[in-house]
Amino acid sequence: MSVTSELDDTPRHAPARRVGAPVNAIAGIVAVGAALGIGELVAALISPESSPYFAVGSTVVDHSPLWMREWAISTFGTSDKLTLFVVMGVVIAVIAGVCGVVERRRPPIGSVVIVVFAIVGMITALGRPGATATFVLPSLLGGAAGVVALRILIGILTLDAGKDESGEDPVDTDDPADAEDRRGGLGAPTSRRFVLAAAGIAAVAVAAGALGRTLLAGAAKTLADRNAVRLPAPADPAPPVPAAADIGVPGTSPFVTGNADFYRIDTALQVPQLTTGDWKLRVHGMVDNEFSLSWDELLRMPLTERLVTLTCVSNEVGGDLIGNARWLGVRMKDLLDRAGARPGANMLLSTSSDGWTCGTPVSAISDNRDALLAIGMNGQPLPIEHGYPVRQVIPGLYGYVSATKWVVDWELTTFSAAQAYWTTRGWSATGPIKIASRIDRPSSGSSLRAGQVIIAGTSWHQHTGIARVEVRVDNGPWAPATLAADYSDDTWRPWKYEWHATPGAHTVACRAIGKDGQVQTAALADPVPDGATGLDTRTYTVR
Ligand SMILES: Nc1nc2c(c(=O)[nH]1)N[C@H]1C(S)=C(S)[C@@H](COP(=O)(O)O)O[C@H]1N2
Ligand SMILES: [Mo]
Repeated sequence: MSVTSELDDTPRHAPARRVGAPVNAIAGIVAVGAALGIGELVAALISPESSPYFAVGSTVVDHSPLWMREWAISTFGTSDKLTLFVVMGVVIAVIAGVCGVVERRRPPIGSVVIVVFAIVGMITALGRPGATATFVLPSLLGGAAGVVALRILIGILTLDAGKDESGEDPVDTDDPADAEDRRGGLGAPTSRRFVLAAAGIAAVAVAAGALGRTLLAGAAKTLADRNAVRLPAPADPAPPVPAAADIGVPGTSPFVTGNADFYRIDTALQVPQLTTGDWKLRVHGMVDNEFSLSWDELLRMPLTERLVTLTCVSNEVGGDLIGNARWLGVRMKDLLDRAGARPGANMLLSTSSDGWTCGTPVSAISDNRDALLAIGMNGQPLPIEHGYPVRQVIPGLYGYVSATKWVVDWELTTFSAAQAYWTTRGWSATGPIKIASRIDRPSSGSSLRAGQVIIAGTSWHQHTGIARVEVRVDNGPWAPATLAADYSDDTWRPWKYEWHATPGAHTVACRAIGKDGQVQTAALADPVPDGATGLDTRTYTVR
């Protein structure tokens, strides 16, 4: 057989140069390379833990028997991890080559193999610590890129073989390899088109993978830094949370939101990577004493621990952009006192390491509420996406005017002199959280049995507190709900209501009444410019 491995263009009227399985295998390797490169890049935008390559490697490490780990460490020493990744690379390359060959012979089996590996990648990534649904994206998008690349490359090779057969390219009809070509076999001349496509895809794959790796290395450094943090005990601990702070109805939000379940809102496409060593807070502007604060200095200050319910101004009526956590931090007022704000300075303009800005009324810090420069969330250092290493938490104000994550700069200024990120985009300069309540269960549209039905949800009016929640069925009277224990004015308050449901279609609404007597309004308002209003209303069919 006149099989060579030359990859250059086939000159007209020259004996066709043939390549076989190796070119199909190269197509497979390039395609799988594209899948891995794109996967790493997407992972870098989500979390180092979501990298399919890393996730599979870590899962292998976590599940390998002790003797195997001991053996790997004693044989390869500190290069045991490198060895693992090299072995994985070789195994993947072999499988990728096979993918290319079978895709050519029996399409779309090669693509199917890539899809299967993508699914394994997704499942493995979902099993990593702190995994969220977004962890499937690297494998999903990487797998899609791999299948597309494989189809393109094998498509070109198949087309080349077809041309070969139709006589566009000279062929030696006596050559047994041609018969193989006509069967979609292994031997076919390699066109310039294939070489260009393969080289182009390989270049994109390498660039994406290298960029992803670089970003992931930064992220891994922050993760390691965070793992090394030991939070000091609070000088002023949070009052213990009684069991009765929960309403105890399945299907309702727990009183304390877990870190992994806490809503996340920010403008950061790439989560800022800031280590405690890199962190500094610069305090300047209308102050008597400008100063800079390091992480170590911050940790030497007395720490306060409080539960505070954070809410996003974009939360729709009945929405879930709200969470309640136990925060640990330094009182912002202590730092303000140290700086000595000049009279007239009514805005604290805070800036994050990625340049996002937030304007907070100085009065909301100096009025003795528990405004915290937080370093801990539910007993852990802040999760990186929730502002590691330092963020603000201020009871009673929507996040966009109070909760700066990755905060590195404080400027004392005035509302007439400065505007913050969202204020220049149509949102109100001040953002006190509006009183609200929500129905958590049963979910809208549920089909219910006649008889006793428990309606349950939560309510909030941060820094004022909830006095009552009322429920109304159809156009009936407002009836009082049963409230969970009153933990604090800065936290939400769950409630439940026992309804004697009768057959038919029913509408149920709830409303909160604050400790200041304010009644949640039924008037509808959009989130823009300063928070949604209206009543959370659900319809149920009762049989
Ligand atoms: N650096 C930075 N901090 C930010 C934001 C942001 O976009 N960038 N968004 C704010 C908004 S709008 C809200 S609601 C809260 C959400 O905090 P969380 O993601 O920890 O729930 O963060 C605030 N802090
Ligand atoms: Mo927000």
